[in-house]
Amino acid sequence: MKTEQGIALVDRDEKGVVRAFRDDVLQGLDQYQKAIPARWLYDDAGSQLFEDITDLPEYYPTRSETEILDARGKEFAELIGTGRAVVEFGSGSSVKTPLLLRAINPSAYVPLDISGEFLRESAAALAEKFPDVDVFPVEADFMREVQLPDEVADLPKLGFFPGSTIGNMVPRTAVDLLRSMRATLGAEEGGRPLLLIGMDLVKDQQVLEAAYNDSRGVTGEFNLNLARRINRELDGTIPVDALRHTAPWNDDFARIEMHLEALEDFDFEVAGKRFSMRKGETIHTENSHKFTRRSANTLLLAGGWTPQARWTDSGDRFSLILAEATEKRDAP
Ligand code: AVI
Repeated sequence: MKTEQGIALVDRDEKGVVRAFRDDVLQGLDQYQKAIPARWLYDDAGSQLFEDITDLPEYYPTRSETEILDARGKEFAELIGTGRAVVEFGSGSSVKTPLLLRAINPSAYVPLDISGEFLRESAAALAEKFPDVDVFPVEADFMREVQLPDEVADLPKLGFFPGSTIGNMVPRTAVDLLRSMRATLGAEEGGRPLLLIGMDLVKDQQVLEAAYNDSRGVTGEFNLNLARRINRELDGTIPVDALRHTAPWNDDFARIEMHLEALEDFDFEVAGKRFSMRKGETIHTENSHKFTRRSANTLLLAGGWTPQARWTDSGDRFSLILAEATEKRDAP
């Protein structure tokens, strides 16, 4: 087993506050429609709650994607080949990542995540399971180009972005991320970079809404944890009990939206700045876009990736797409 300590690349102020978190929250609360980027849902408590969501009976995406990873290992091995450095955008899941690593037998595994503790825990568990794979966790914001460890510089890369996390971004941000991934995965010397990406599919509205409004209230806790995190980390005074979780389907944009809705009027402070909410007003905390085969392909192409193969689960609920970095040349 070989693991590195991890490289800390997150920018914090003198009090240890993640600057980008504070800036996003202050800017987001100042808008007419209050909105905070979904990536801030994932502090350690939020990451744990998300793990709990993946076990819920209503939340089909994890089971559907795992079914594909489990069933299609041979095809991955043929199309991807062995000896690559797998660069996972996000901490590895204890179920999905081993299925991929077992199928393609890579030389190295580089998980990138902004949440350091969760990252190191999951990297250590992976390193123990795969003694022949060098594991290099990197604590970083992968929305921008990330400098990978020197040890993997000469290896061909496979980006791995499961879970349909791409769906949590509006198309413009998703395209920026896909381009950043291309930049992170770098030069083409050892073989052109590949990307294996999970994208959830458009389906029956009731199935979608139930997946984000579960009967046990775990998704609600996940959403409300963002308000608690703001109170904890940014000296916030949000009355969390005066908020409720909602998750409606927005058909025009093909997405589930998570909101925190005010149950009454109240004022509050965050990082010394004053804000207020009126009863019924919401903070928009997450989008979860769903795709068709064509909309998925269009997004990938816009981000510089050419789709090469596509798999779905037996219930046609979820897709995994293998794409290759598009050759740099002018359009026809
Ligand atoms: C991480 N992401 C893909 C999840 C999703 O389905 O959009 C986050 C999530 N939000 C509520 N439940 C799950």
